[in-house]
Amino acid sequence: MFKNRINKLREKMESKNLNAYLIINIENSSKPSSYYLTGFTGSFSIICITQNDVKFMTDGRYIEQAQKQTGVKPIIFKNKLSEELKNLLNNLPEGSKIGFESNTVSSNIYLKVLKTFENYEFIPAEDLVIEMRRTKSEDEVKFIKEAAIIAEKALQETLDTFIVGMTEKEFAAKLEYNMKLFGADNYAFETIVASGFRGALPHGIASNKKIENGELVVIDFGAYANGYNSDITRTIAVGKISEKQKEIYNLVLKAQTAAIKSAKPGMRYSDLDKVARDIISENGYGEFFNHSLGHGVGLEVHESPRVSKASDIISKPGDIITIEPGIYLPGELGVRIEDDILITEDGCEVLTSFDKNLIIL
Ligand SMILES: [Mn+2]
Repeated sequence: MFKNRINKLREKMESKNLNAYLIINIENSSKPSSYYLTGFTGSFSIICITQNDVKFMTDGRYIEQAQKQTGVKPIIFKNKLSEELKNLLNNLPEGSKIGFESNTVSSNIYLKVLKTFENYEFIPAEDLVIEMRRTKSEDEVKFIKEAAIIAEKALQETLDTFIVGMTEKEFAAKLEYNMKLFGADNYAFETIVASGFRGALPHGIASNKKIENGELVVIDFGAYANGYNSDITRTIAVGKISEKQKEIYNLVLKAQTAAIKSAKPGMRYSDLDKVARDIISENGYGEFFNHSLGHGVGLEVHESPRVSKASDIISKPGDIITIEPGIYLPGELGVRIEDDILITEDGCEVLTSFDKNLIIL
């Protein structure tokens, strides 16, 4: 698997006239690329890929793990970064063009280390791997599906033991615990449980607020397993809710369903965003849908492609994206519904399957 990816990267390097591609992964700064290309899951790796060689460096903590995961004997990092990089790059001829990930290398390392190599030209080239990662293989689809199933089982289990008056934090803690019980290596991101008026905060991390009767609760969460993430949101109701709350829920559901129905390859993602946005706007709530429709999901919770009103990206088979419209009335309530979908040859496949009929606890 990884050999194919490295060869694909080499083709891309050639087309960009790059002599080498350098990954600097410090404290997980480039864990996704490092993992994607070599299978290494540790927090520290420096990788230099050329047309006929891969040099893999890690520190003493990871020697055994690195050898197992990558199949190559790692070079051991024990000196200063600048010294080690000098050794790693010393076979490259003067004037070599080295692609690097300008989005993950800190300005400190760029200015104090990379810039001091006068013999080489460092060229931002993160797009090469980002573009490769965008199109998911069958295995990757399977991993994301598994992460979705874990998350959904955990939600069901948590809802089954829900008691009115429990805090958002208690709910989130149970949900995260259940995800691990069902096989997640971790949760994908800080779980959002936003009840009642807090629902209007689209990224309202679970707080000490109690979840009360008459409230809608936005639950946005995901599991991380096999290196891949799922990202799902459901909004549920507690006790007796008003007609207005129901009306807003149904409107978001209508927009979300319509967007999923229209998702197919060859469309501009801004047009997909528009499908959902138009439905919400026509019903007078346009200004309260204040984020984009979705985003790519995979090794990272947010990755390429962007699915927003400004996105010129054209959809293609293998894209896995979220569809997550919402309406947020400040001080009052919030509703968001989110699924993960795979763009296929003739439409899309929905990878998440948790019930979207309004659940009233
Ligand atoms: Mn999301």
